[in-house]
Amino acid sequence: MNRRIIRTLVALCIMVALFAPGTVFAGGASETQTYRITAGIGLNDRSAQYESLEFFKELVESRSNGRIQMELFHSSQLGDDREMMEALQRGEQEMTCPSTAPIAPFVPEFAVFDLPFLFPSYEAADHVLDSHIGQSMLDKLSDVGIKGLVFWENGYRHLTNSARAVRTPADVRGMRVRTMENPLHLDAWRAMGANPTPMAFGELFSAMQQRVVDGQENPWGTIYLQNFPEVQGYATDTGHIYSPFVLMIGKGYWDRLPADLQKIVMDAAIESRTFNRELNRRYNEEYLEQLRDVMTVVELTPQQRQQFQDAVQPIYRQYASVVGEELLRSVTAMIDEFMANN
Ligand code: KDG
Repeated sequence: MNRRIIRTLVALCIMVALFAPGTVFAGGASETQTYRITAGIGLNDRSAQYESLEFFKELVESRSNGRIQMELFHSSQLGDDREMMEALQRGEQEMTCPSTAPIAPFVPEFAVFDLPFLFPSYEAADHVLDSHIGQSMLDKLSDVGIKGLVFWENGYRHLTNSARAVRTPADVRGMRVRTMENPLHLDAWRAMGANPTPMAFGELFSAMQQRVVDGQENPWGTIYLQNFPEVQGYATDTGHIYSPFVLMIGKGYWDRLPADLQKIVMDAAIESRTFNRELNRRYNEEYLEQLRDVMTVVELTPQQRQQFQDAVQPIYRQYASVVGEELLRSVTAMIDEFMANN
């Protein structure tokens, strides 16, 4: 169904809900009022992201005794990451869960987490994202009318393409690589020698099919579950960027939610974070094995990986002033300290 029709239908349901007895769309509070949450994501309903949203829905609906009712949409049915964040700002949609990359145009500091080869391990990423630094970033979203709940995980991103086995930056020279809509991602791929082009996730499969782009980069689970091997023959374990997700809710909606329901939503968000990371890591591991049967998967040697790392090193200098020197220093110091002690 066309996105505009879905959005109109959702708006109509909200209108009906508003006028039904005892049902309120986050209006004045009473024990009998119900609250609706429409949540949309870009990945499909086989993804760890969608399963985590189902887990979250189950928790909030049961713990609120049905006072919160959630409706879930996947596969960009409500729009792409940017459009859904804008819908949250306007109060037309309650929840979404974009990668940090499309958040940076709203809050530039978010680009810090997308710096290439920043997080050496999952544990280091969890440590920073769940720290006071991660919390202060979530809090910054309130400046743009959004309440950041918790960080979920998209994962380490790997390159796929339809042209050749990629082992060094020389192999990506001139390759048309689709990136998320974020200048840092574009600059990182330019630095690696590619010819990158930004595009919403919902348009990616057909762009690869029609050879508008040669390649893209995403975590293993996404590559497998979105059927990318149908149009891409080669993958390389570049792991060049660790991509967090942010589970978020419209601030206007959140502020009108009664305190007891806010607590239910927040507790469920924290529990779903653990669920999401465990599931996502398991999927990325399992689907990598499946991918080996259907495409050529190149594993980089340490020397080859170093060539990619060297190529993107200038990005740190280039983006220090965008994300803020102080923030960049705190994040890298926290990672260094974590790695030294673990
Ligand atoms: O639901 C999240 C997706 O919309 C998106 O963020 C996935 O990593 C992604 C991409 O490449 O666009």
